Amino acid sequence: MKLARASVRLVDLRLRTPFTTSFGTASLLRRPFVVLETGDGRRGVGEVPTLPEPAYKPEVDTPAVLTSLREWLLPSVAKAQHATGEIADIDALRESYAWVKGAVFAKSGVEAAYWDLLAQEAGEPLWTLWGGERRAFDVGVSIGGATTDDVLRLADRAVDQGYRRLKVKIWPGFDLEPAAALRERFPDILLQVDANSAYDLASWQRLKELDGLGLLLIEQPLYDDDIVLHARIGRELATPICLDESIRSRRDVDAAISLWREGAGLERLIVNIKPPRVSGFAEAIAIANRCREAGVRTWIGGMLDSAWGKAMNLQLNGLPAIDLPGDHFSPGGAYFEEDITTAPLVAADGRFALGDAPGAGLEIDWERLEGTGEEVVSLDL
Ligand code: OSB
Ligand code: MG
Repeated sequence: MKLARASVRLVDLRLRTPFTTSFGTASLLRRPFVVLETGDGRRGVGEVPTLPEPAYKPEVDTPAVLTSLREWLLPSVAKAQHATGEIADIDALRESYAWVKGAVFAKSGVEAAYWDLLAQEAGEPLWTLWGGERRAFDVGVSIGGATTDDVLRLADRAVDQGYRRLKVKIWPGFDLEPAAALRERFPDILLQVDANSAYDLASWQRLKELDGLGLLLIEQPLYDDDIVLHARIGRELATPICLDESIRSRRDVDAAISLWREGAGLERLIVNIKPPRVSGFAEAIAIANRCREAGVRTWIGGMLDSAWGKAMNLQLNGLPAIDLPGDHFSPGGAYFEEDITTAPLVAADGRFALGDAPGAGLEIDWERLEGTGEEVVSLDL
């Protein structure tokens, strides 16, 4: 494919309900959207689901992502295209910026825009392009409440709408109480907790008290860059550990598989696959397949993405290798007061069904993207 232009627009997305995690409360997100244009005027879009600060992981904040895109990634794509006359495929795209260490979120936005172009060109939905076979699947919600009352109120809303899988944010001092309250109110629901690396080698012991609640998993209790210590505490918890922040690539997954195989057992390891955290969909698909081969369960995580980012992630759920419901919907319906697509994403009764429309399955609201989105990077290729 021959690319003519790359640009980045910044769009303000305001959450309808503030989202609280162990690292703080988010309400306004300033998000970069990468736009790749072909010579014949086709446009592909990739959201980079940044947060305001690098508190979840390094280089997930908007300033860092803009620097990577502007200074390193898009110039690398330009150089590769100049050398060969085109960017032939996803491998060539990834190869062009493979020399850049890290910058996984920024890379994922460029890759997503290219996948969008590929799907449009093929006239196919992304899920069939990716080898998907599941047309419908359960989806879940992630609850970031500041108090147990908040959590219960948000959970009630979600369950009223038909969701059968809940995840709740916890941290030291706010763990047993919200989890037990949810379990008491919803004895049969698929329930999981996410600590976003808030515990250390002393405080994690408290998580043993969650073992009696029948949780599906405990997500990322320890340090964001650790696998080894998670494997160690995994031997002492009955509840499976799910890795989120720790997994940046296939190699990290291989490391986890070998540690759990010799330790807690692979049925007690679960992997949250977030495409932006592993540099994009190509790596995400490779990880899903590797986990499936090893008998490690997976699901697709989210980053409070706009309907565009969520739609792409939902297409990835079409893969038969994905086992568990992901973080895709807000407890109250749409995440944002104003989104970036012409129609909302809808899950009836906690299930999502993929359609046959090409690409992500819905359309970018170009008036909103170009009208309110400030163009902060622009490059002729
Ligand atoms: O750890 O999964 C996480 C949101 C922002 C940052 C980190 C995480 C989250 C979520 C995802 O819990 C919520 C969603 O996108 O539906
Ligand atoms: Mg998480």
